[in-house]
Amino acid sequence: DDGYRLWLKYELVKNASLKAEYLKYATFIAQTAEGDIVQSASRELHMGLSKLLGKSVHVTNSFEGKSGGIVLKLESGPDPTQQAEGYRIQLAGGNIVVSSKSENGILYGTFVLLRHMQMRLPVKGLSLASSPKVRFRMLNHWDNPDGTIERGYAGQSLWKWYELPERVDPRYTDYARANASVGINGTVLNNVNASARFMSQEYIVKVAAVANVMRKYGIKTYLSVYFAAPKTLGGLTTSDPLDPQVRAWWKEKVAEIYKEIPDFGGFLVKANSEGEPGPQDYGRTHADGANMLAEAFKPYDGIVVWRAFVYKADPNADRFKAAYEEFVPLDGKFDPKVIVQVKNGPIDFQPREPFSPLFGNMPKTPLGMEFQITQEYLGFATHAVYEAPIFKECLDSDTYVNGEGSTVAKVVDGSLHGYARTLMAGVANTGNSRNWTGHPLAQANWYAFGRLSWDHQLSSEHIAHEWVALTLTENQKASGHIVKLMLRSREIYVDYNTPLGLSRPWMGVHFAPEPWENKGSRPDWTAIYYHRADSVGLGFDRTASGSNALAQYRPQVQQQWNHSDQTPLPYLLWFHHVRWDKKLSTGRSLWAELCTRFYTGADSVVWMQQQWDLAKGSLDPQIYTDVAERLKVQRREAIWWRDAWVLYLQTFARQPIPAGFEPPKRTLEEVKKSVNVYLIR
Ligand code: BDP
Repeated sequence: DDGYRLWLKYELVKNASLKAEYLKYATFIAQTAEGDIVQSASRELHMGLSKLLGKSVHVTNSFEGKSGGIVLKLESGPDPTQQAEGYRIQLAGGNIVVSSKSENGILYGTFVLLRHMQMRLPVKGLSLASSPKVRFRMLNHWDNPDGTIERGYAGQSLWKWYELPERVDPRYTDYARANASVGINGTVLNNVNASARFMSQEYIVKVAAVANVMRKYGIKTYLSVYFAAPKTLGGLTTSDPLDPQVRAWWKEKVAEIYKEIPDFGGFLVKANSEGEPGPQDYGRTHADGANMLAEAFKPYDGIVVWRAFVYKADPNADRFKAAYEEFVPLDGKFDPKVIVQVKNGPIDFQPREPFSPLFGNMPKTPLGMEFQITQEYLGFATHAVYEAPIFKECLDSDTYVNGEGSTVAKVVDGSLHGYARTLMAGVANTGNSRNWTGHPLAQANWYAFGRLSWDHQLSSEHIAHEWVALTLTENQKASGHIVKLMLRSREIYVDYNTPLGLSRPWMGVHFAPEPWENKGSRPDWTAIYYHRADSVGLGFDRTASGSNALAQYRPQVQQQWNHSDQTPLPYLLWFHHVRWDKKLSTGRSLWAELCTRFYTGADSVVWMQQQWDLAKGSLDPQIYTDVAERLKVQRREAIWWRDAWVLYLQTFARQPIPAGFEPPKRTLEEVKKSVNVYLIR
């Protein structure tokens, strides 16, 4: 098994009685509605059933008086319990009926029915219904026109710009199927550090060819835009958003796009962030920039997704506070077509971050969630880190903005502030690796993102069980071991990588440990800026005695994190500079606790290896070996991380490694040298 089929394997049902039960409903597929998306649904069903049951099921468009089939039906009439994209799966008249008010809903229901059979669940009593909690569920590709992927670890880009539009890689269809199967309905094809090239007629035609594939699976296509395109591509003298010529340029550009792509989704914009151009270059605000683009979309359905990932170069500032400071004053100033997309945490996709204080603090502006699926800070494609717990931790955090229970999820799904346009985006981890994601277990992160963007109330465990059953094994015992491994993987990674609320011990390559790195061109582009180790202690004081970033949260949240004695250990060093000898709630000093985490974290990779091996007999040999080998690398690198941190921190703490832990076999200088090898160009 090369992993190409992802979670859509549709392996033959071997259990005879179950197969007989499924076959009872496999005498026909009735596609009673027209349209490309319904067509995709019936094609998927036909293909799925032929693999699951070994039978080619006849497709018809009417089923009058017949029973024993599966009916795909477009519902008419108002049904307040269901959103347009919701679906219903029921038994009626001896058939399984998959229905929805929309074609998309029929497609989603079809995938759910197939999943039901892939999970070997009974048809008896079948009755399922679900509606998405978030409207725009999309992937963000950080793919460049030259085929490279920023922070991508699974090969080159899926989009072959040089051969488009004439050649349309069949893989685009499989990509669309996989997304639709988990409810994703949008995709931004190019990097947020965008090339203006995508606004050229040459590229719009190429994008249109991809959009033609996506459309059949209910997926809208979006583009990231380069804010200075009017200048660089359009030949204007300015890209000032208040300049009439600039406004006209964007209007024409958007019109040009809609001519080729009538259901175009919209723009994603990274502006005045990390050197990208933006409205502030002309003394304008983020709202001026976003609203100018929104105006160009007025005649169409499209939206403008404007990112809040900004942090100015200010040597005295706390980067944690930057996005809030720039965006909160703009609340209420954005056009209704704009959604502001906010990363889950205030810094940048760290293995653990507190939730971004923007959530809840812009009640008049729809805020979308940006998660990172690709493992930029999570060990690339060699470390197994199941991300659903990271996503859930943020979504379940309570902002307290409207009292207890004002979770981030309720901000994002619009229920707290009544946003009509809601969004959840995931930075994709896909590439042209045969198995799509490099690490076979990283497929689960793509899957989990999709499932949570549909329903953020699903548990990490539920999603892991589903994914393992669909992708790896039907064997319950084996799947139990793998799910255990997945559920603990994030904490294990945090333990050897950034325990107790440490963050960002890297610079250029976000992989090799460099907690000593101190040479960036600005303070917040060094590693020492984030951990603040000194002879007294470790951690970033963000209370009133420090940067006071905590003041950006509601008092109830401040209370959780304000006092170092009460701050839960996972967040301790995010908010406090703690003395090396301070006794923590575990009974150990900070130094001893850090060492304990680094050592047990690295050793727990051995436990992960054991769990994986316990499942061996039930796994495909190719997938087993691939993961087993990656776990070996992970083990080696976890020790490398541990050694780098403890040896480096020891130079400040000036204490021995606690008894019971074998001191590193190398010196700090040796670790630094080994890291430098990774940085040689
Ligand atoms: C950081 C990445 C950088 C991205 C940036 C962003 O290191 O490559 O361009 O975020 O999100 O995580 O814009």
